[in-house]
Amino acid sequence: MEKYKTQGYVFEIRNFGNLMFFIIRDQYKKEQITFFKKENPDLFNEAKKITKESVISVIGEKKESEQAMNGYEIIPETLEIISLAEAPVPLDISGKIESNFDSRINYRYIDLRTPENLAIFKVRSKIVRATTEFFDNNGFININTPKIVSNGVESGSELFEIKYFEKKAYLSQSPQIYKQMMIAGGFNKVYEIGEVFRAEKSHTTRHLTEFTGIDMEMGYISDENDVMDLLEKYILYVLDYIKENSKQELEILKVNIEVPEKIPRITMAKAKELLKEKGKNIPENEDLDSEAEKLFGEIVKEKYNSDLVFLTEFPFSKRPFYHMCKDERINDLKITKSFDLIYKGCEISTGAQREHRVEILKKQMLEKDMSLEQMDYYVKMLSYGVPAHGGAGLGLDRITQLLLNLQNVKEAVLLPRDPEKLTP
Ligand code: AMO
Repeated sequence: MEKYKTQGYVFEIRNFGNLMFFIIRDQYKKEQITFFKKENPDLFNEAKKITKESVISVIGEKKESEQAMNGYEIIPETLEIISLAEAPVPLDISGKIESNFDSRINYRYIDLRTPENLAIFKVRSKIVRATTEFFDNNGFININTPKIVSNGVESGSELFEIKYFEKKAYLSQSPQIYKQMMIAGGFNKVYEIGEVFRAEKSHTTRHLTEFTGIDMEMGYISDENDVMDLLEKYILYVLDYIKENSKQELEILKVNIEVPEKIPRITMAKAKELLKEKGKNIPENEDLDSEAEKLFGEIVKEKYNSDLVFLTEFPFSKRPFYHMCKDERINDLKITKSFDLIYKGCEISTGAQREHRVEILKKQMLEKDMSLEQMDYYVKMLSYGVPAHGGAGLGLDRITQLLLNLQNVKEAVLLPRDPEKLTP
């Protein structure tokens, strides 16, 4: 009979004196190995040395067994200890004892061995796949732009400064300039999946100092609704894709994905009215705080049966200089052609039509007290012909977190970075 070879981590050890069961596992399977003292005393004694989470390799006979979890057990003839794990292992990964998140991250290489974590990162990987598939199929070019930069555009305070030989440089806080530059470069549509750095001392369940951004930009648009149309198609594609292609993982994580038929678009003014009805007052020129965003998500779910909503018409005072403004003012406020996409009460995307008319752009920079000289490169880039364009940035980590109902965005990141965490 052909011998069966298998390898894996020793997940469970049950020693009955003259009989010993090991459960071993790898990413794909769990199997039972049965050692008999009487039949093979040398092998049995060797197996007794093995600690939990060691990696072993056995060759033996694969035998049908009604008691074994997948209907068979392996009776080993040879045993090789590939790596003997120190005991005790600092984390319990059987799910019986909960470890605090900080120790989990410190020993992430052990923490990741649980089926739940494996499922999270399999889903995250599929989201990336759905993203590239969607943008590629819709005529976008996948680009890579520099992460070592000389300037930021989102707001000066959020930049990490680095030493670049004799010069000062920064870690990129958004590919904003570059994605617009590619539109100025004659590409119709571009997207990028890449690291984004934010020097924000935020200690929340949705902020990281390093996150993975999904950025897109498209030319020849009529207004911001074209960008929202595309983004709506994209996010619904991702939800459908995961629902269809990650069934097993969703079952492990006990997640049910609801895909709305349409994503409502609600203006900031209307959102504030709806919030007021629920007792939450937001001053006219203010943005929604995270509490209001959460409540707004609940209101939309109740009224429109959708976990997703576009919040539109933000005042210019709350948006970056490069957002295009509408001609007419609302309640005396200058309103931008911008939006946020909110999923389960948390922002997952910001986007807008960009101001490509340099004279108006310069005025907007001055309104934000920016130095025209310092931003000269940005204005120049739009000075030699550029189509009307717009785009959006999304956070892959937040999409994964919210889709899988994870408490903290860090659970959706292999090795998260926050203001304190710099290792491993
Ligand atoms: P914004 O700053 O809103 O927009 O970022 C876009 C999206 O990135 C995610 N995100 C974060 N995720 C984790 N931790 C953070 N600290 C963090 N900050 C942002 C969110 C957010 O919606 N240039 C614009 C985009 C554009 O207009 O195209 C920008 O960067 O999901």
